[in-house]
Amino acid sequence: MMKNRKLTVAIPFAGAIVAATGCAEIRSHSPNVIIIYADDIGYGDLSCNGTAAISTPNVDSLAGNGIRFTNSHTTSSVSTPSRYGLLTGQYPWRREGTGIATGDAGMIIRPEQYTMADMFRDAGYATGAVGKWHLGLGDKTGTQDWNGTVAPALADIGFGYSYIMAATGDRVPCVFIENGKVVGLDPADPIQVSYDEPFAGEPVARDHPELLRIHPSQGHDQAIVNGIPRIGYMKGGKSALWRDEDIADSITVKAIDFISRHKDEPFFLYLGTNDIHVPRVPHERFAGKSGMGPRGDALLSFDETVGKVMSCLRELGLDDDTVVILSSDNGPVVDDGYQDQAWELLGEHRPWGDFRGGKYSAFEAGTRVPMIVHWGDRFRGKVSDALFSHIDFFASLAALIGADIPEGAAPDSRNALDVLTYRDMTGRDYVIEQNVNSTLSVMDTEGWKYITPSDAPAIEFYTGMELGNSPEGQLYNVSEAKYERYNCISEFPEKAAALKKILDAETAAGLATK
Ligand code: NG6
Ligand code: CA
Repeated sequence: MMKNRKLTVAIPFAGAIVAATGCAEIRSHSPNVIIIYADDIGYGDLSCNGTAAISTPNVDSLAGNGIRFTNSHTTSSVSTPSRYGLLTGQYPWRREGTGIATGDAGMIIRPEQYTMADMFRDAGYATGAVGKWHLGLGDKTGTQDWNGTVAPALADIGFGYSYIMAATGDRVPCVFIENGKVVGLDPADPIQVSYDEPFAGEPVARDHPELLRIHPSQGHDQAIVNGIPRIGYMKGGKSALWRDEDIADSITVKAIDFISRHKDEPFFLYLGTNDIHVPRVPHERFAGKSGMGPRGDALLSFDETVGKVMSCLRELGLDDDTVVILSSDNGPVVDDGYQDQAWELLGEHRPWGDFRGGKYSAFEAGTRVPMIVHWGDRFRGKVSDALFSHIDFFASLAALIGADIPEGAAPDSRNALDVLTYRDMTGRDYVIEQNVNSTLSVMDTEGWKYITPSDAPAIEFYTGMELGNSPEGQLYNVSEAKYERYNCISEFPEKAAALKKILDAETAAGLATK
């Protein structure tokens, strides 16, 4: 069943959008939806959010012509659980095995689970995932057939097309997988992958620093691919290996191909960029351009991808018919395991903006991320401070396209379409955030935030990041300039108790034990 998007239909919220934005017409019954999900880009990393140290003109233009959100939160401060929450509408802390996945992890979202991609597909959309995946592939960990067809895979959870990296740039296998098949593989040189043992005859990074062109600062001492040390071991597949400098271009080209192929029907594209995750090896054309080393140069590469996707939409005349959402899977980190001069060249730049912590952390910069919603010129120049959680994309986008969510699917997702379309300026009553140790926090509309007690380390071993863990409960008012500097739980015990009660009610519906 294909919906005709050229219909001019009075959709329920159309009048309100017209009222709010002065836009003459809502043309689309089934607008295209693109989610650009960046990797590790912090609230303060984009010039539209106030940083002067870096210039991201394409993102700024998207923000200037759309809604820029200041209070949007991922469900988690690392990738796998954040993406799980986004695509399933279920909090990752309800499910075991949603922590940072290896490159040979089995599929974390199982075929029987209803996903956002299923929802779009059932509504007649062409669906695609391009770029970083990091949610596992195949039935069980370590059992994938990298040399045949990897199954189950994204086609089994609603994505009609996929061109993906299995996990991250720093995890093997370092290849792209298109519709379950490794791209460019020579059958005479099969791929082997292991997260347990090195392969005989393959030099490993910890023993052969002389073979490395980039050195680890932490971990990343296993396989060497393109002179870059990785996590995990692999052998073979030489003709299929990505060139790290070309990852962003490959992803951008495939995203544009997908958009072009489906220009005449409604489509949903989940576009996970690799930038600015480690290893940061942007294309040579960006080298030295930011003055901030590879981390800054990778931000410029991300900005270019955004610009190319938007140019493509404009050229195809789809700009007015496409909702583009840009955000990030977790907050920023400076040194994330490679000696790439990220601290040395950071200068005055503050990737975390005014917030405390960053990637991995329960503090605010771990999960408060940049977010922009763009839909033609409907929301030009808007800024929203509404409280929003990525857990709500699922139900909100279902409402946008008039899709029904089956009973039991997306259990934690609520319809916040009014927030995404600039009609509700307040948003959620509270958001729940999870750090890398699964320490949960809850923050309300007024910025009161309670972090549950945790015996996990206060500081992340590798990065030195403050994780926000403490054996004592913590209470902060994030909206004040102090930004989580001062634990005021003893002054406002009732506030802490009220927030804890919200969290207890939510976790009563299911909490993973590890
Ligand atoms: C960590 C890695 C880090 C990064 C992260 C996942 C080390 C020392 N650190 O374990 O480099 O890969 O996992 O990042 O190995 S995420 O954004 O995909 O969640
Ligand atoms: Ca990430």
